[in-house]
Amino acid sequence: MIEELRAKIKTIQEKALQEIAALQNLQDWQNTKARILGQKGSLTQILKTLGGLSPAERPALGRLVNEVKREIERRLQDIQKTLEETKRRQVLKEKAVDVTLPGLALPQGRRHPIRRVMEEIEEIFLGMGFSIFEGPDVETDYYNFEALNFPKEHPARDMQDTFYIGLRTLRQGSGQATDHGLRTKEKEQLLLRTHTSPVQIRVMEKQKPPLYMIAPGTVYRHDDDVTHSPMFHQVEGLMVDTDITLGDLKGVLHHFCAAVFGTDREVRFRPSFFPFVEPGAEVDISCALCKKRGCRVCGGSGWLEILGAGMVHPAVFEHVKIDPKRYSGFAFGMGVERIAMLKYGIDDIRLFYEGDMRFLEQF
Ligand code: FA5
Repeated sequence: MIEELRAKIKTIQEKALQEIAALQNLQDWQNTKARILGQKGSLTQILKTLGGLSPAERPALGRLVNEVKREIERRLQDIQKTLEETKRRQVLKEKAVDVTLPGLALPQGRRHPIRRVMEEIEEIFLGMGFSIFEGPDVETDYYNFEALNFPKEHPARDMQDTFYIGLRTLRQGSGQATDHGLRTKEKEQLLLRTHTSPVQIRVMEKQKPPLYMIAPGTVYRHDDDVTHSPMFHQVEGLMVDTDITLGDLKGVLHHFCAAVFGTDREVRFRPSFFPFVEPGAEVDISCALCKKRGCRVCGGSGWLEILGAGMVHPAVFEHVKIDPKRYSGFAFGMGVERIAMLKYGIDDIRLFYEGDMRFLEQF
């Protein structure tokens, strides 16, 4: 019985030491320790059987089991240190930062090309002493058309395909007529403004000359092709003072064109019609691509239209109660997309609104 137990202890010892020597990680270390020294461990079982031995046999075997136990514990402790160190190195390796690597480039936002061109236009006019004003995108028929000398049913309204929104009932109040003759409770036609020209009226109603203003903003028309978008941007300009002439208009626009497109582009004024100016003109710049010889971009004409302009019509001054005998003025309205397309050689307006980063990143 005693010899049998000794042999068993020896076997447990040998097996345990072999197992411990082969340990690879801390999880296996835990399991091995439990299998040998845990409550139901192999060596613990042996210890429990010692109680059944005679008092003469017990001390010698007890000593042996304890020696084996201590040895196993020592080996377990040694290998635990090694395994912990291995793990620590592994974690360090995984988390290691190579400080010599270049930093990660963060995605960088940038201004939209239309915004950039708009700001460039604003800077040029601010430099000439103009101030910036804004007006609402949702306008009334009065500001968008009537005060600009487009009488109701006038065919000139068809020049701008309008998005109508609905009617608005004027608020009940003192019962007084509004500035433009409508009584409270009457209905007013609402629409998305088709141009920035209504801002001229809104500003002149409040501020009397001298007036040097621009009004950048979004405008809307029922239009959709490679050079026309249903939503686009304009910058309106208005100068009203005593003795403003067509010569002033030409001087300001020549300076503007040179600042945006460079001095090598020619500028041409061509007679045109807008109900709110007289005389009216459209301004073209010479085609940079063909140098006026005629090409696909300029439709063979050698010129590209960039804006409409003219001398403020006396009927407009009368709407805003400015004396047309004392004051004169000019106005212009330019398409920002058109200017951006000519400046950067873009042949499809829709590229501005598709949000394609390959396009937008070029600016
Ligand atoms: C006007 O809108 C007038 N309010 C301009 C004006 C102001 C004339 C002051 C006289 C005095 P027009 O409809 O031509 O004019 O538009 C002006 C510019 O807007 C055009 O030259 C063109 O560059 C641009 N434009 C017009 N329609 C579109 C569209 N659907 N998409 C993009 N740009 C457009």
